[in-house]
Amino acid sequence: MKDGEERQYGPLGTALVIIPTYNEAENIKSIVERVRASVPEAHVLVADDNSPDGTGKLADELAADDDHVQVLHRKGKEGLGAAYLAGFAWGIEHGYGVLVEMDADGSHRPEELPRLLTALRGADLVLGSRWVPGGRVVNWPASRKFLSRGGSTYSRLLLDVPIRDVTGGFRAFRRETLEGLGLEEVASQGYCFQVDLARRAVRAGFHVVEVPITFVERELGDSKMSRDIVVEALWRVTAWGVRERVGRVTDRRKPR
Ligand SMILES: Nc1nc2c(ncn2[C@@H]2O[C@H](COP(=O)(O)OP(=O)(O)OP(=O)(O)O)[C@@H](O)[C@H]2O)c(=O)[nH]1
Ligand SMILES: [Mg+2]
Repeated sequence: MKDGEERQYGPLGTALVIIPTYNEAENIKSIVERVRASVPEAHVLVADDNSPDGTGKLADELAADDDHVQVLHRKGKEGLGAAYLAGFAWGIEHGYGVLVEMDADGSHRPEELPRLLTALRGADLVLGSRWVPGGRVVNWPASRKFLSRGGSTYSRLLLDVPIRDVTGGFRAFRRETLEGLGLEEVASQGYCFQVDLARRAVRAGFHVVEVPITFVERELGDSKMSRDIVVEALWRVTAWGVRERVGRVTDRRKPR
């Protein structure tokens, strides 16, 4: 699709909001209720990695009372990326037209879901963005802002993707977009899972739109952010960037 070309987007179909959880017992009930209130027609899939704090059981109780809520029980903690890939596969298999990524800890406000879904009417992928005009972060220390902005800037420049918030995890995909990303090859787990999907969408020529969001730091439960997750992102993003650059240079050298 070239810039300026008119593009017709099909109807959206039913949305599945996928919420990966690991030890979110204090958050799961309120987040699911907020999603259900904000977008009553959407369905929710909790993808729980056998949380020791019983999040999976609480999710089962919510599902028992509400036919719009389902739970995917996974055998153990395998990282955010693996939980989302399993959730996407489940959603595609069950015929959903839109697949949404959202954290359980309240950082992504369910009340902003309608805005993401409205934007998806004219896009292949919508990213909730902290780093476009109108986007905000509440209750983050300067160090965390620096890490997030720095990570996005590094990825944007190195990978050549025109996205301000490339690590964010509040996103809405058309099912056809996910089907066109080559998900079977994705091995990234932490933040770089989000970078990987965004970069694949841009490379595949999909129309990616950033919508400003207000991101609120979690109030309850523990963060799963770790040094390993940051290190994984740094080395993978650097490796992708270097590989693409080397590829471009060798292509240029090939005889025509
Ligand atoms: N299923 C599953 N979910 C996970 C895993 N790791 C994190 N999550 C969930 O992914 C979402 C984001 O994780 P967070 O711990 O909030 O990570 P973060 O947002 O980078 O860190 P904070 O901003 O400090 O909260 C939350 O809903 C977590 O429960 C995992 O290994 N498996
Ligand atoms: Mg969080």
